Formats: sequence, C-alpha cells, structure tokens
Amino acid sequence: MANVILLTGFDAFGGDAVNPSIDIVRTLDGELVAGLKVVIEQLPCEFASSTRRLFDALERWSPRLVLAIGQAGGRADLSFERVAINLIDARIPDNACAQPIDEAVDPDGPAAYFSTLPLKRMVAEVRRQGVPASISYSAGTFVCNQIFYALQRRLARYSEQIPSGFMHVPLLPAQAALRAASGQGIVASMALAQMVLGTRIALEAALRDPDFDAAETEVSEGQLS
Ligand code: PCA
Repeated sequence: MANVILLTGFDAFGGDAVNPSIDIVRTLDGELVAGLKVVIEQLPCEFASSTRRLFDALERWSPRLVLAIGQAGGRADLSFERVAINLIDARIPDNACAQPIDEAVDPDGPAAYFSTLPLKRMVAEVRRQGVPASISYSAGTFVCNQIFYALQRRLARYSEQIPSGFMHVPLLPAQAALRAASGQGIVASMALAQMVLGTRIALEAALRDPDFDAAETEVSEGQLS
C-alpha cells in the first residue's frame, strides 16, 4: 500500500455547469493530510464508464484510504453515507444519456455494503470544528450509489481492510442562486471553503489512531516531520 489518500469527484451532470465534489478534490490534490498525500481521480457521471475509472485509480495508487465524493442537491450538510445498495434506478439520464431502471449494480453481489470509515468519529469532529455534517442512510440509486457500492465490493475482497466510503455534499451557493433565479425555489448550499475544511477534518479524524489520544498523536506527527 502506498502512503496516499485517494479522493474522487464527479463531472458536472443534470444540467449543472459545475460539481462541488470535483472542486473539493482538486483543492485538496497534493496536500498532506495526517502525513498521507492526497491523490485524486475525476469520474465521469456515467454508469458505463465510471466504475472502470475508479478501479484503474485503485490499481494505480493502492491507497491507504478512499473517500468518493458526489453532489446531492438539496442536502444541507456534509453527508457521510453509511450504506451502498445493490440497485440502480436512475431518476435522470447520466452524461451518456443512459437511464437504467431497476437494475443491480452487480447481479452477483449482496444487497448492500456498509462504509468502512469511522463515520461517527468523523462527523463528531467535523461538527466540533464548526462545519455541519451528518450520517446519511441513503446514497440514492444514481451513479454515486453505484460507485460507492462498487468501491466497497472491490475493497471487501482484499484481506487488508482499507477504510473507504462516500460523502455527499450540498450545492455551491452559485448553483443554489441559479436554481432560485429560474424559479426552482430555495435550495440549501455551502461555500466551497467550508466543504474543503470539513473534508480535511473528516480525513484527519478517520486516520487518527483511536488507541492514541489527540495530544500524543500530534507530538508523534511533529517528531516525524
Ligand atoms: N452526484 C450524483 C452522481 C454524480 C454526483 O456528483 C449522485 O448523487 O448519484
């Protein structure tokens, strides 16, 4: 395993010109978080090609932790997904105009996989540092859920457990403003800087060894650098 964290974000989709998930991961690209370098992959918002791209990135990097990120319009906080389900039921067409209905992500797979990230610790720490966050129990049935399911299924096959999971994020304020201007009503949003801060805090919390208290961890990290 390499000393890297893999973050993935998605292309814009569904008529939006931007997607906060890819903006977040681009901002964090190359940063050191808890001593590990962040590497990123941009995924197409397409059922057919996104999983291959994710698997190629996993092969290329052999990361120590994986967090896939996607936009969820209407969510008001950083939503850490607990469960990926073996179901695709597309509400809208993807970027390749495919709209599969009532299909399995993997016909041979189990009904669901859980996140292997320490979600409660992550959410508590993100909130403590002033960024709204929660655990979500549905990643939907679109491309994000497919990627989350494929990620968890792939990594569950390795003997060494790599913490991995999915986070949905709100719209950016500019996206919410556009929706309001076109009569779609008031939608929750969050500034990019807040989302980046929350993501960094969550990753640090996930990588903190629970057997050490925070103070001890900080000292040992300082000694290493
Ligand atoms: N959100 C979509 C797919 C890509 C994205 O950013 C979803 O929630 O499925």
